[in-house]
Amino acid sequence: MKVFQHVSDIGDLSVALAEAQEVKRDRYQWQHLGRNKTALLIFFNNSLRTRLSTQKAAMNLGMNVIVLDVNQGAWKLETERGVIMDGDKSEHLLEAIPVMASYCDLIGVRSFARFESRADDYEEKILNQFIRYSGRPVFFMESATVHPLQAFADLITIEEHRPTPNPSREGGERGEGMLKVVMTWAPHPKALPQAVPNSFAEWMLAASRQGLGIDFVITHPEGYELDPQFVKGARVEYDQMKAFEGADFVYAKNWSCPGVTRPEDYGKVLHDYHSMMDWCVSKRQMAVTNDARFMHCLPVRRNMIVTDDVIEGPRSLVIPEAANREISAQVVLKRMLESL
Ligand code: AN0
Ligand code: CP
Repeated sequence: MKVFQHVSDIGDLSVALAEAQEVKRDRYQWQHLGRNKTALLIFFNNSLRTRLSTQKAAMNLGMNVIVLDVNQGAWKLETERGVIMDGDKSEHLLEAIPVMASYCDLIGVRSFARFESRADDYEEKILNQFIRYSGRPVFFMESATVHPLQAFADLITIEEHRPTPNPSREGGERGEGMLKVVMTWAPHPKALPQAVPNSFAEWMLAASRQGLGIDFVITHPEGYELDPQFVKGARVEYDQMKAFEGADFVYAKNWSCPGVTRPEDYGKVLHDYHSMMDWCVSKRQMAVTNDARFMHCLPVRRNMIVTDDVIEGPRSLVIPEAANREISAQVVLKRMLESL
């Protein structure tokens, strides 16, 4: 694997899920693969889980790891070509990338949407320069539009908590073994990227197409329609309570306006969040589900996205979900090492 960006990069999901379980059985069995190999993790933005879990995954594989926080101690990087660099940026990405690549074998990059230009974000201007100029395998640790390590961990978590089919019950409306997974928008005071919902939708739809028995529904207020390249084929239900009916998994996330219908609104928070608080996931919505599991990628703002009782409740999966970030990262790094 040379690039990890889309669900298609990982291939057959059943094979990837089996590999994830093999990693869980003994995560130290491939230490020889990473011997004398170095992973460089580059962060343009904050992180807790991605930073720790990816570092841990690399160490499980016997790798050396270097972590660089670009904004803490490195030179400020210019990313546009043709700019007269007389401002606060001392170095250009076009030198920095090959220099950084010379010290490592694999590169992970976190670079969030900047919300300056929809075209720049959706063309993945920053990550594509890493792919083009580093000469190394590149894995996305949340880019402008995708967060595939998260979505893979989410899929692993859903499969691990899939209820075992009850042989005494006739197949219901959706058939025994079919899961209803609902992704819901929830309020947030600041503009957040679309990377997490884009990838979650892309991975759920792929899982559904590959016969993993997932019925995927998205619910959000009007104006927050996600880009068709990620959600084509998904069911959108604007009534949140209706969407939650019979859900087995509820996946909450805020995202700012993707600018699909009104490009000028790209990256905006469309309504004052005070008026959207009924979208915060609480007992009220969970009561109409099929005793659903609650998921969120974290970090989460309590009592904006989800109430204390739901996130702390027995159906919450947020901690095992975060723990699976180590597993998804290890499968990806392992595959990259195997193809070096
Ligand atoms: C980021 C986001 O919503 O994309 C990272 C989530 C993993 N969240 C925040 O910036 C709070
Ligand atoms: N879920 C996730 O990616 O968390 P961090 O932003 O803390 O890495």
